[in-house]
Amino acid sequence: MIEQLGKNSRKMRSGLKGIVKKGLGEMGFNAGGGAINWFPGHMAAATRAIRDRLKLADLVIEVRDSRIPLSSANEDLQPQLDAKRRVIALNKKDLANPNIMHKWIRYFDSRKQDCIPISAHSKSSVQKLLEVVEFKLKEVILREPTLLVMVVGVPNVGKSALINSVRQIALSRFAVQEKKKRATVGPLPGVTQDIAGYKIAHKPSIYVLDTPGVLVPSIPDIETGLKLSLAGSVKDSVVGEERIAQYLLAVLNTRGTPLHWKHWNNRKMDGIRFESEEKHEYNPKDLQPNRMKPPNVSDVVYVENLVTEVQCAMYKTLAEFNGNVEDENDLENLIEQQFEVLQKALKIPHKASEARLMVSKKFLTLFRTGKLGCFTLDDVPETNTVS
Ligand SMILES: Nc1nc2c(ncn2[C@@H]2O[C@H](COP(=O)(O)OP(=O)(O)OP(=O)(O)O)[C@@H](O)[C@H]2O)c(=O)[nH]1
Ligand SMILES: [Mg+2]
Repeated sequence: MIEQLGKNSRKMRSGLKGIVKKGLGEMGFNAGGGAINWFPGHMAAATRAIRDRLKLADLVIEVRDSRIPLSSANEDLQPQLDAKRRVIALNKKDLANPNIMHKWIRYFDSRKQDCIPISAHSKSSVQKLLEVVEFKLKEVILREPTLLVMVVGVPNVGKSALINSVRQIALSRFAVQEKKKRATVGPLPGVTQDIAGYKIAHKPSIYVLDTPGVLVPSIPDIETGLKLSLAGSVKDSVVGEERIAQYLLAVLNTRGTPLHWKHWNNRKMDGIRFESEEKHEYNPKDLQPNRMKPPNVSDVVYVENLVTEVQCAMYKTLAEFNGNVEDENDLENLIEQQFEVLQKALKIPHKASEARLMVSKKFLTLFRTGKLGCFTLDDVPETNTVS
């Protein structure tokens, strides 16, 4: 069953709404039921374990994705989290639209929730988060010999990456002699499967708990599910890359984003675009951050050129489009056209048997690595809807 749109989401643009409905038919996002099931068995057990440990936690860092500050909240845990000392860390701020971040901060402020945008890979932003954490703990720090800080959130929002950065900062500050290995971090959801503690301070002893990412068994509406998929919190195979890419294209077109790409690229066109015409086999690994190896210059130029090609192709199709993006059939036609031009822009062989799937995967990788720009997918709720 498709439930009603969440009360916080602004009324969806009609073309986009039609595509969302059409793309997913009448499937619901329910645990164990329907064609779409994103609540793997381990999540129920993990949720119970998290609830138990939450009772003992002195503070919770709730990690959300900056691109979807509301859709990445685990609604079922909210009542318990509301009752704790909590800081909401809006992670991956490097991928979100920086121009509206202040609105989100104001929004959480109006709900009396502490919120801080961070990038788990940036020491300075994690440092700011720790200052807030320390401030909120100051009275218990004086009282208790041992403190527990829990890090919770939906899958793939960067909980483990944050813990590694926190530990690095703590190791340099307190010389904690704990030789435990780093928390495992990975690009796909579901990397952390067990709760694990890391000591970050002495006197008082402070432990941070890494937890498996958990979703709610029933996602409240289809668009929330698609946003979670686009941000990488739900495995691609659950919804399918083609549907996720179709949703992304619908969002970009209805927002008119490709029209802005013209100005962006005008500045780049003269410089690099025709520089590297040599054959270069596309490898999604080129787009993944690799801390061990500095990026190869020709890889960087190749990816930049690829992005320019993609953005120009998207700009051209939208600028020349005669239909109305608010009309779902028109929008669907535009998206079909864009799948074709993207195939060329992404250098996918004409006859590739799974060309559409390959286009979708590559396009999603560009989006998820921020190569297409910074986006926030959730709308900030109107102030008068704040309860
Ligand atoms: N761009 C960007 N990527 C990040 C940031 N933080 C984490 N990541 C990446 O996001 C992916 C997921 O990070 P994890 O730390 O494994 O996420 P998690 O929340 O622990 O995931 P689960 O254990 O599956 O619940 C990894 O590829 C990280 O490198 C960030 O601030 N910005
Ligand atoms: Mg993890």
